[in-house]
Amino acid sequence: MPANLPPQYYELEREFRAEKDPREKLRLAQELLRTMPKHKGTSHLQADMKTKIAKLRREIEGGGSKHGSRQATARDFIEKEGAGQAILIGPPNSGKSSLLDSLTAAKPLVADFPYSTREPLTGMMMFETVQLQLIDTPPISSELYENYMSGLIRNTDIVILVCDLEAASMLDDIKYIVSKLEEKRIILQPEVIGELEDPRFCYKKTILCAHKTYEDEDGVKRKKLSEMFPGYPMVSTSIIDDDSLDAFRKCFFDALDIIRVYTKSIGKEADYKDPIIVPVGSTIEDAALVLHKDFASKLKFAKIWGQGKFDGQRVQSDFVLQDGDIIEFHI
Ligand SMILES: Nc1nc2c(ncn2[C@@H]2O[C@H](COP(=O)(O)OP(=O)(O)O)[C@@H](O)[C@H]2O)c(=O)[nH]1
Ligand SMILES: [Mg+2]
Repeated sequence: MPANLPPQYYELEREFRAEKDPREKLRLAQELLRTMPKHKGTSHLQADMKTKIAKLRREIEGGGSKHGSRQATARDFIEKEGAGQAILIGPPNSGKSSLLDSLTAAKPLVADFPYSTREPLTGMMMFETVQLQLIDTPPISSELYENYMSGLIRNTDIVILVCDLEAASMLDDIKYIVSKLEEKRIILQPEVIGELEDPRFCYKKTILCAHKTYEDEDGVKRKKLSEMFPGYPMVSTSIIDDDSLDAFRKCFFDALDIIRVYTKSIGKEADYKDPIIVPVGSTIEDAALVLHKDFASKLKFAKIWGQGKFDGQRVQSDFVLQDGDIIEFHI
């Protein structure tokens, strides 16, 4: 039976054969398997690709490469903590480490010289009642692109592109980063577009962080940025302006498209310490499922407190929740 492979498969395969970095090779192999039509004619190809994937995994995990892939492997994935993860990327000296320093308890090196950050570093940031994770990274420029950056970006929820309003070359620096990532098949986007996405690329929702905002008093640079990136969420920040840092926290949270709902026991106060985190559009049933599978099936009804509702309004399991709602489950 003929394999009937789509043209994009051959394109990917060429890349796969030329690629030397085992991490990137593994990603391409996984893409190839995903792109391959699943029928009898491709069963040998599928098996062959699965063997290649297993071999590459062993190579990466065993650190067998003489090109130092072991170190890269350890750094190209950071396990998520909290309600969401974002990666700070940007040109040298744009203020990525200063943001991590100001927003979290992490203690990165902040320096007035470029290339001061050598390794990714994480910190936890509080947004009202939830913890969010930030990753600080080495810069991306024509002089430096750490290969593990692609893995870190692919694995994260949100990209925060730190644009240095003080730098004369700001727009060119940012353009360079966008095209460098495109070369790595990572597309920065204002929104996740789901099914319309081309499987050969990885799309990442991106926030523009217009940093060192006091260096752009007339707002000209910010205007240029929003013209270059129409529709992207943008937040203006300065490490000496706490309100701007609060706006940053909110912008990150909003970009995650999640909501926080709180539970209360009958006759008790709501528990604000440990919100249930669910995607925007989730229902009472979805929230109950986060607590326990049985809980959702036993649910008779719920009472709800929140914006635009009567206090203690009785609702059914398909009721769509909003951020900040308080639920009293009745089983
Ligand atoms: N004017 C101004 N300078 C800042 C701000 N944030 C950071 N900087 C300065 O920018 C330089 C680079 O900061 P750093 O955080 O190390 O940048 P990174 O290389 O992107 O991590 C340092 O001299 C910081 O003091 C800000 O909000 N306003
Ligand atoms: Mg830094």
